[in-house]
Amino acid sequence: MLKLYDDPDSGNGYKARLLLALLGQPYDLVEVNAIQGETRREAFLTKNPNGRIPVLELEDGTFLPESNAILFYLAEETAYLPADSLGRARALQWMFFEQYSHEPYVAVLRFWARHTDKTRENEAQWAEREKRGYDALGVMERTLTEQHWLLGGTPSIADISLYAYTHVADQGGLDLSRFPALRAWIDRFPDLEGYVPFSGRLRATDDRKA
Ligand SMILES: N[C@@H](CCC(=O)N[C@@H](CS)C(=O)NCC(=O)O)C(=O)O
Repeated sequence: MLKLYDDPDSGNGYKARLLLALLGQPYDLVEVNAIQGETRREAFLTKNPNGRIPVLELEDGTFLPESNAILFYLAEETAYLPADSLGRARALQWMFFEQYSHEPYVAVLRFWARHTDKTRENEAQWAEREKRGYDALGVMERTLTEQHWLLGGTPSIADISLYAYTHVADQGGLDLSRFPALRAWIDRFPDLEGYVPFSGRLRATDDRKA
């Protein structure tokens, strides 16, 4: 049985949880509290020396970290990863975009909103991340104005990778009402067979700092 080491509040972890659910793939979930430093303990570093969830443990005991690598591995020979070279490269293109141009802004703003306070000293940093976050959402909007999914007519791991933090971008203060095609894309996900919602802790009931 596959095993997923994950924190329920992590969008990176949700990418893997969502694909596993869409594929109907059973797995054991091992909860790791990323905020309380559990990913930095020696026992966890043997699974991922980079000290972060998600990590997928394969049937033979091999550990695979990095959310997008996990998506790529799980999607092999399924409808969520194109079979042709260019289609696979396009999936990677969007997943590299997610890690370099999207997640550091859209996900980090959500993290800050939940775990830190905006002060006069860090105001400029928030504004810069908001600008970059909106830039990333704008890139997606341009593509999704032309087509229903990031690779064209069917959903793929590129969509799953970007959906995780985009659909909760408002939790980081980003206004999605500016992006009609993006919102229509978000609304398509719950109709996918096997879809599961992101079970991230809600701000009001969070046991950590709200
Ligand atoms: N590039 C990694 C990022 C993973 C990541 O940032 N994980 C966070 C939770 S979302 C984490 O484990 N943080 C704990 C820490 O850095 O100590 C991925 O896509 O999987």
